[in-house]
Amino acid sequence: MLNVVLFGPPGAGKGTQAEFLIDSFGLIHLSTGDLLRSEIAAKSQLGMEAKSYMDRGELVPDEVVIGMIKSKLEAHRDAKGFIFDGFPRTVDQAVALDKLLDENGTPISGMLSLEVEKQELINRLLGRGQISGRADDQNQSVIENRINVYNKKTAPLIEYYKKQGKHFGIDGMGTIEEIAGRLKEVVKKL
Ligand code: B4P
Repeated sequence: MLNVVLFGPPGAGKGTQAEFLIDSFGLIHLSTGDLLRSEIAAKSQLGMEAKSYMDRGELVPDEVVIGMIKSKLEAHRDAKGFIFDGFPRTVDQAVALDKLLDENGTPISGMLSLEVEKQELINRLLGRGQISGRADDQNQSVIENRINVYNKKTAPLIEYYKKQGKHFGIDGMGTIEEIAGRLKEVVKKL
């Protein structure tokens, strides 16, 4: 089984690149951002609670996202593997994911960390905000908060996966196709 964590700050290209990897390797795409946005669209209680955090650029509480991932893993027991996109985002989420995967005997194969300059992140997100209408992409101070939250709570995961010998840094600057090629080369060797 091939289990890939696609990692990086907001706007690094996780969602964009996940699409290429699913096609190339036949993996199931699990994006906590997409799962949360579909809960918001369905106006569920979980969605309404999540929205208040997302609109401010804060992380949704760990227990909410861990619960969502757990039920998705259970629903796809026969999968060839998974791409985790935007999850884990805290050390507690990473520990919970390792535990869930250990129960199935299918650990993380590698963590691919997209590296992108801050100004480029801001430009990409503001660009998407103009097209998609995503509330958290339309306001520069919310975007800056997301990047600060990333640096404080999510970036420590680089060390977490380095200690496990599973961290791969990938240059996330350039065209979407160039970056997809770099990722593919690494995933082939996992
Ligand atoms: P996500 O949906 O994960 O959103 P994101 O990290 O902000 O952006 P993403 O990574 O998907 O965007 P991409 O780079 O693909 O999270 C949204 C919110 O949900 C979080 O802020 C948080 O509140 C909550 N949440 C989600 N997961 C959570 C968790 N595990 N725990 C707690 N809370 C959680 O694309 C950005 C733009 O750049 C696109 O428009 C794309 O077209 C463009 N782009 C990509 N690559 C490019 C390139 N090479 N050149 C030019 N443009 C490019």
